[in-house]
Amino acid sequence: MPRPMTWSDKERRRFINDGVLIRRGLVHGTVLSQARTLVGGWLTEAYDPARLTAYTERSFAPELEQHPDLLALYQRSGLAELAGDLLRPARPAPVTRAQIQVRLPYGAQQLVKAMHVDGVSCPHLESRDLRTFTFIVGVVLDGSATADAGALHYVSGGHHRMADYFATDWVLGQASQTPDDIAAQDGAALTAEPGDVIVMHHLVPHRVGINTSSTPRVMVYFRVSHAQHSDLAFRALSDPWLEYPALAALARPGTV
Ligand SMILES: O=C(O)CCC(=O)C(=O)O
Repeated sequence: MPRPMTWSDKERRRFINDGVLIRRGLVHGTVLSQARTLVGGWLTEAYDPARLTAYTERSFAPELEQHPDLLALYQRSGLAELAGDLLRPARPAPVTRAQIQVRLPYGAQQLVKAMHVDGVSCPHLESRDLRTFTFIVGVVLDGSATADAGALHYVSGGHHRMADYFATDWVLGQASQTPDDIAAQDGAALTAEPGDVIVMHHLVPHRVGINTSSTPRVMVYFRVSHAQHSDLAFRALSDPWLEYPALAALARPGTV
């Protein structure tokens, strides 16, 4: 029986504790196969090795970021409904772009990404730029079968520590991306199959390492923002539930 496009109470509580939810096999059929064909074709025909660092810092296949076959992963799989359900009764801003991240098989000299939260003290941004959002959704298109195959690694529950860090020890414009105790962690690997989906709170620190397999690991990410994110962004760094009205009540001490 198809699963409902809402989160159960148990999943909501898990998101509050871990900052991460995983739905296995959510994307399937032609929505998945068309996206895999599109990105696979780009890797074969259009990938330019001279631009590897720029692709890794921002997005592979930047010319495809608004392609309907990629946006369909979010809009035609139930993910848009699940994203809206996490924020209700607030509403998400429309999602109009995909980010494609590939970890190429070892030997490609690809930049390794250390623990970070997106859009804060990014090496490729001005140090005072904040490019945050509310949560990220990642769809696995290929690879990730094992932890050393370029899997995303995340610190489960790390959003609590990062909120505390942003409230106390951090100033806008500093270079270091995470406190030392977070930077030192390996994180849990998202070992996954094509069509599996991860939903991760913006404050969950994550990293990616090398891919020792012979298969490119391909993820497509969608950044979801509360409709008023630009007004809330700074305070949301230290208040993880500011943008999630229903979860804020559930997260009060004594209720989870
Ligand atoms: O390659 C990945 O799965 C994650 C990339 C990442 O952390 C980022 O683009 O900020």
